[in-house]
Amino acid sequence: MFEDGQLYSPVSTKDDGSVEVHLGENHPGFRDEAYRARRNDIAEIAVAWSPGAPIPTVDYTEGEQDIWREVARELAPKHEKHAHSEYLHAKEALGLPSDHVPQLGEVGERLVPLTGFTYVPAPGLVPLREFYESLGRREFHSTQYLRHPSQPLYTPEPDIIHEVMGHANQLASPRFAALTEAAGKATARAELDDTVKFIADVFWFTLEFGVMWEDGDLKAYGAGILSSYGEMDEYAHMEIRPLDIAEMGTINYDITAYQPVLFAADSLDQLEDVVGTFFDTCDDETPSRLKATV
Ligand code: NLE
Ligand code: FE2
Repeated sequence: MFEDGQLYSPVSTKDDGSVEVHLGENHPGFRDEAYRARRNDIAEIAVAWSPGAPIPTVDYTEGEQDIWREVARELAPKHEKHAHSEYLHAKEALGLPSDHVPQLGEVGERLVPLTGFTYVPAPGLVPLREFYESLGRREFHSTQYLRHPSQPLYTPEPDIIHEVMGHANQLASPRFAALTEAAGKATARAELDDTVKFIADVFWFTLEFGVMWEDGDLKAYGAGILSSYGEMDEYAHMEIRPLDIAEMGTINYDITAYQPVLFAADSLDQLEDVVGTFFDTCDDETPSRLKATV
């Protein structure tokens, strides 16, 4: 869907200060002029923001509110059925609105008393290192636009539905928040870009697309599964492998389709044991040592 294997559409700033989001030809909004103009306007708000300034708000249209409502309505019963209880409890504690798109400032205000995470705006791709290092400070860079209305059930491109319904609900759990922070701290210690990439890949197969056994059922806890009501129907039929850091850090994956290979934790304790310990102890030697084992 996107050029260069990038999850996000590239954003550029023109000489007159205006911002342009470059949707790929396969993007469902490519031929939708109104959608493109809207994406530019929303990106401009994030580009204009600088750290320390108040979190900017977006005046969402009725159409955008409708997409939020539709996805929230579709996801609710699927979460009840397929989401891990740790996520369900966190979602309940956070209490995000399902009838309107929350502003990022509001998401942060709800998260802070639970786990200290705040949300700051991102126009699109934030460089990998910067994105993860911020997680180490319990700060989440979030996009503010909504997916194209023609494809509400799945988008490879992270939108505010993914960032908030997927990640913020997850980050309302102290245990998932601690794992996320640990991934960020590991990145901050890493000097090599290869190490950062390895950490990001382990993050992808855990906090983004992780599944976990619970009372004999395979539940989802990854934000990327939990924000897509299309993928929620499919994940249990994928190839399920046991947690394996070396494999997660080396396997090739396509970021634009439902994930065909998933890694299942036996329990939250095991996830913390295996993945938490990896994040806590990973240094620049770890990836090459692990790669030699596969
Ligand atoms: N596929 C997810 C969704 O539709 O919400 C987004 C994944 C972003 C990594
Ligand atoms: Fe994500």
